Amino acid sequence: MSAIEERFPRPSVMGVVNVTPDSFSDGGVNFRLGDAIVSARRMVEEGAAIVDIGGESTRPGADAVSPDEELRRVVPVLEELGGPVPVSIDTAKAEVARRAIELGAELVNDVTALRGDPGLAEVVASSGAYLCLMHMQGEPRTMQDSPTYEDVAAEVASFLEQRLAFAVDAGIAEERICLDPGFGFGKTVEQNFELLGRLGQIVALGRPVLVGLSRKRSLGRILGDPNATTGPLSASLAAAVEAYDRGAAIFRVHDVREHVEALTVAAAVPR
Ligand code: 9MG
Repeated sequence: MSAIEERFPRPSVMGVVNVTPDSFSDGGVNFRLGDAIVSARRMVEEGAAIVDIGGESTRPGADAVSPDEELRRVVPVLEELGGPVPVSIDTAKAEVARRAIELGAELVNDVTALRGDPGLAEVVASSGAYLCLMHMQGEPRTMQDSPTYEDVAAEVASFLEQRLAFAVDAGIAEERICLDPGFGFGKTVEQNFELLGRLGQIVALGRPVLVGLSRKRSLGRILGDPNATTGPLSASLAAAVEAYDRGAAIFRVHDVREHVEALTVAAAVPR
């Protein structure tokens, strides 16, 4: 398998398929098997390089689900999609990742950066799957209670550097790893925008940077709704282009066609 930069040239789009009943960002539209399959296939037709399948909501306040329930949600989707649709698995659980990789998942998207399940590093290392390590302060149920940083960009960069070293020590090839600052994961609106503005500090770690800004609540809040739980497409596109301009490589999004178009235009501008 190739290094992650070759597999996902900048900019690459990752489509989001949440097989969950309780996701704010898509209202559970892909909880039924048929809907998830149709969405995943459409995303690839629209230009997604990969589709991220997740069976546990990570929205603020969400409760964890058991490995059995997570497997019950994602396995039928992975079985049905088979080879033609490139898939990643959004999980922190070794058991779920192992089964997903057996069913063809190329990348493990771990929002806990290998802190959630001590068995996950070995599953990724032995399979040769790609890995995304994401920053989160706290855990989804409580992470928005009072996120605190002295310097959000420096702290996120330092955390990701440490988790990258941990992953490499565990036998995962560095060339297979990308990093994600974790917009919305234990960060206020101001902290998210500060981090976006200083994304270059994460890019400087030397690994491809994946960003998930699509429909995030900070976008709705900056537009004036203090209680927003999502952000609109227009704001998602602006944020993605800003992230691209600062060096982001992979974009985790709900609206694939629109992001592919916006990023194609951004990439055509000489820098
Ligand atoms: C699962 N999930 C939800 N938001 C995400 C984000 O911003 N990045 C990554 N890697 N995964 C996310």
